[in-house]
Amino acid sequence: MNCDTTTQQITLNYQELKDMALQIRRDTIRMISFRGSGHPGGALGIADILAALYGYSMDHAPDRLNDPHRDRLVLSNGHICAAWYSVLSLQGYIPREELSTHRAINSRLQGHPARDKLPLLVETSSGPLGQGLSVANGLALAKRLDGHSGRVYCIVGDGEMQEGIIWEALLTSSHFKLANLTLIVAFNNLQIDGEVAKIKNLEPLAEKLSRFGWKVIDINGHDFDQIVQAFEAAKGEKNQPAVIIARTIMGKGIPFMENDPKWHGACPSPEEAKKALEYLGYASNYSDFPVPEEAE
Ligand SMILES: Cc1ncc(C[n+]2csc(CCOP(=O)(O)OP(=O)(O)O)c2C)c(N)n1
Repeated sequence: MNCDTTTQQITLNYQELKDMALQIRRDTIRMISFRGSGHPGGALGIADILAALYGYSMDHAPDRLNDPHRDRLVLSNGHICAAWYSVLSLQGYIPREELSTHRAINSRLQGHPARDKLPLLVETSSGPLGQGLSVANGLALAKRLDGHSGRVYCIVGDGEMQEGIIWEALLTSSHFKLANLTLIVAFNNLQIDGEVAKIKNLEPLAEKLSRFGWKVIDINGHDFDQIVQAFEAAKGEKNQPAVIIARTIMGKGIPFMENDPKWHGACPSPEEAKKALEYLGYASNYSDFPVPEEAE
């Protein structure tokens, strides 16, 4: 799906992106409640960004996994992978019914993305926080050295930004002027132990990243207009890497989960999952699996 630049076209396609994000949220709740474990908060928060990445910004297709010119995504905050598996299923990379195997022993859809399980889709295993940007740097530099087009996207959490290794990687990206790299910070101001600002403050993050040699784009990560414009601005930058600070809400879309760090890694009870799916406009049995082949 390509968003045209006319307002009418964009409005039309924004609705499709919104529908995709809603489906990602529904899948996330069902996958996690079906398995009895997972990380719903950050996954619900990143749904709009993932929909816009795969539905608008990224140059990709399931039959181009071996194409060196395709775009690549490194999900460094691997714990939010339920949302990513959902978007991959919606884009035809994995069968919809496979979502029911999320977090099962030996499943391809591990609780944290595992490269040995999905070799071409998972650029690097993630879960130990902080490492993804270094890998993304390598992928972006390799693209340039090999003369390959395409961009590298990397998503990190704001709690993850508290890891020291990230700051070394940030220096590397700007040192090598990796303009084919877009970093997305899922900034919900919460992490596993509570408020990021209280645990180890990152602000003023935009100013710090700018001083580190990055083009900085600070947006509401749930506003598709801002998200799409941010991706375009990042693509338009030719001299330095770009970072999108996406201000998001943990648990977005489900009022009793929003902005509560408890939902970083808690599984909703069957009653809570049913209620959550009702908020997402899904009235059937919360534990229906396999999920329908088509998005509802
Ligand atoms: C190197 C490392 N240290 C600690 C952890 C434990 N851990 C898992 S998630 C998390 C918090 C991450 O916060 P954030 O990136 O903001 O994610 P969110 O809570 O928004 O989903 C921590 C500390 C880890 N996975 N890796």
